[in-house]
Amino acid sequence: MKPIIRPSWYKPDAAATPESIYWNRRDFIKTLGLGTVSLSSLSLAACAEAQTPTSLNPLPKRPSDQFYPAKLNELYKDVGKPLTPEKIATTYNNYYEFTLDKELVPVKSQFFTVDPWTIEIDGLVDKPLKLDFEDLMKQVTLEERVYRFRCVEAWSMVVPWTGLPLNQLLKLAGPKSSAKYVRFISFNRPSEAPNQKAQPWYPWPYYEGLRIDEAMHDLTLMTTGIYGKPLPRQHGAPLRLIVPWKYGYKSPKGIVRIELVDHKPETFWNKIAPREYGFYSNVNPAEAHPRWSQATERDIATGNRIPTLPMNGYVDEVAPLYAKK
Ligand SMILES: Nc1nc2c(c(=O)[nH]1)N[C@H]1C(S)=C(S)[C@@H](COP(=O)(O)O)O[C@H]1N2
Ligand SMILES: [Mo]
Repeated sequence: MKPIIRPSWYKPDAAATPESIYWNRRDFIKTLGLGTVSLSSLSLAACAEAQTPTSLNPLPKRPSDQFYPAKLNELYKDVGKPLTPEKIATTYNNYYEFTLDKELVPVKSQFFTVDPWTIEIDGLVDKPLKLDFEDLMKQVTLEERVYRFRCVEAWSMVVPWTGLPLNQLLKLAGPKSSAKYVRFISFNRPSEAPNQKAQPWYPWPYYEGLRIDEAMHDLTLMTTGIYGKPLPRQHGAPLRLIVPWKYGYKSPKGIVRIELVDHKPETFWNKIAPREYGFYSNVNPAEAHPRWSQATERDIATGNRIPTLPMNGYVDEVAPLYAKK
């Protein structure tokens, strides 16, 4: 039997390693919205403590913490590219509910309440569900998968997610045969998410959709962790979707409700700019975004521009979904 090769984040001391020297004092102060306050008015101790976004307010301890790191799925352990270092992926995030500044998302989101968290699955199902995230975690088995991730803005990374195939989650609710699409709805909590209050012209809450066969595809992962740990808030805690062959905005964070429907649902970005963000949004280097080419992408770890692969490298797996019938 081949030994399981454990990636470096399995090292037990990984959590103890200082994750970032990135969070220097200037960023910290800027972050708190104290732009013009003099340094001397903040204690040096506070600054020193604030080296990392997560050190300010770590995730609450939850029973589900015991499931990390989860077993690596051997089918998805290698994408032919190195993993993006954790501190790079976790400090460069899109999460418009908090801020449009990727590097400030980890800080602006850090007091967001992730426990308790209720998740609902309803619509065209035999057994509608409404349960606490922790109760859900008791009923499922998590696994780890390394996937490519490609944002429509043409940056990319390779990260190890932890989660369960969405099809397993949906089966708990028993989708009816009349269910043709799946709708995902994110949280709506303006008191905790500054942009839901400050930018009310966005059609909050964030919402997305997939065709039922896309949702049931084995690659589609309901995600609860990254780098062998529970998802930090900036990555969408406590649960978000990952659809690796589609542009990143098809992977909604902070999901509270999954609804099975019989019609193609509207989506957040399609509502805002229909010409720019289609319903399908499969990664396609040959099809330019109206404002930029999609032929290449910038690896956020190296800064190198590399070619973008059709379906983000998942053609073999997902092309059958789109074959002309
Ligand atoms: N609720 C919500 N989900 C979201 C977004 C968002 O703004 N709000 N941004 C999307 C976009 S554009 C991208 S690229 C990915 C980024 O995921 P990451 O920050 O975990 O890398 O989240 C997606 N999911
Ligand atoms: Mo994105």
